[in-house]
Amino acid sequence: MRFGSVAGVRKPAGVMSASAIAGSRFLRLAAVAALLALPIGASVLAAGAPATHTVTIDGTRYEPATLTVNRGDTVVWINKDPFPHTVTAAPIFDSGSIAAGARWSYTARKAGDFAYICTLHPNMAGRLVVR
Ligand SMILES: [Cu+2]
Repeated sequence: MRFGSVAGVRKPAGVMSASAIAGSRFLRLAAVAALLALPIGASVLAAGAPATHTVTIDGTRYEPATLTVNRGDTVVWINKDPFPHTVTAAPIFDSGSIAAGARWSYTARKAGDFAYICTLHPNMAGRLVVR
């Protein structure tokens, strides 16, 4: 048995070889599988993978002072000052003392608009919005 077209003989459109039919059946199954998988993949894409954001503490300021993240994201505060700070929005989150050069991270599980301060320098103010 021969597959494909014989040289000089054009097959009429619509006539498929056995291998082409088998191939199209496979493609159809693959397409169905892809459609079934789509809702799961689409919801993952819509939610997005968790991201990591950075807030720099420098010159007794949080930079950026306001940060908006999605639930599940992680925020890392990096203290670049030569003395300690805190990131405190009690009772939601509280870093405790973050030493000079150290960092503290918080994974935002709870949605809300959280004003935070440094308990060591209460004039330092930041805001974390979790949506
Ligand atoms: Cu401070």
